[in-house]
Amino acid sequence: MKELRVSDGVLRLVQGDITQVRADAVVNAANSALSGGGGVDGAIHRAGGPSILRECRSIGRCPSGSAVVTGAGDLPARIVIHAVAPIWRGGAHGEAELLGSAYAESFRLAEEHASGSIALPSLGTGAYGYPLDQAAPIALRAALAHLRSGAQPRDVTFVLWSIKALEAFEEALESFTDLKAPEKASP
Ligand code: AR6
Repeated sequence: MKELRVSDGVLRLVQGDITQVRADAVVNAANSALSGGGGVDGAIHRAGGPSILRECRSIGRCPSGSAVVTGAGDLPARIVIHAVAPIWRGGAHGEAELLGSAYAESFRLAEEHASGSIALPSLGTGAYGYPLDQAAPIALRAALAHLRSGAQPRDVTFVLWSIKALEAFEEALESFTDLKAPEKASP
C-alpha cells in the first residue's frame, strides 16, 4: 500500500477487490447502457445485489466520459458511482479527455452526495483496453486535482486488482515532479 497526504486529504493505492473496500462512494467501471457486465461491473452487481441494476435501468444511459449515481445495495458503501471510460481506439479519438472526465465527474458526484471517502478502480484498463501506463497518470492527475481543490471527499483510494496495475500507478505517482515535500509518497 502506498499513501500520500495531499493538502488535508489522503490518496491511497492498494491492491485488492473494490467490492471488499469500505468507502462512502464506490466507483464502478460501467458501460454506456448501464447494463452490467464483467470485471468491476460484474463484481459490483454480484456483491451489491439486484437493486443496483434496477436503479441503473431506471436511469437508462450514461455517455462515455460521464457518470451516474445509484444506491449501493448490499455493498459496504452509501452510493455507487457508475463511470463510463472510453473504449480504447489507439489514443487519437479523445480517449485521454474522456477518461479524465469520467474521473472528474466521479469526484464531483461524490461531493454532491456528501461522501467523505471514495474508492475507485482503474477505469478503462480492462475490457475497454486502455493501456495501464497511459491510464494511470490520468487517474492520478484527476485525484490530485480533486484533493488540491479542497472539495469532499478528502479520502481517496484506488483499488487495483493486479500487481501490474498497482505498479503502474506507483510508477506514475513517482514520476510526478510537482509533488512537494509534504506530499511525498511514503513506502
Ligand atoms: N476490483 C478492482 N479492480 C478490478 C476488479 C475488482 N473486483 N475486477 C477487475 N478489476 P473493467 P473497463 C480491474 O473491465 O475496462 C465491463 O464489462 C481490471 O483488472 O472492469 O472500464 C463493463 O460492463 C482492470 O484493470 O472495466 C463495461 O462493458 C480495471 O479493473 C466494460 O467492462 C477495469 O476493468 C468496462 O471496461
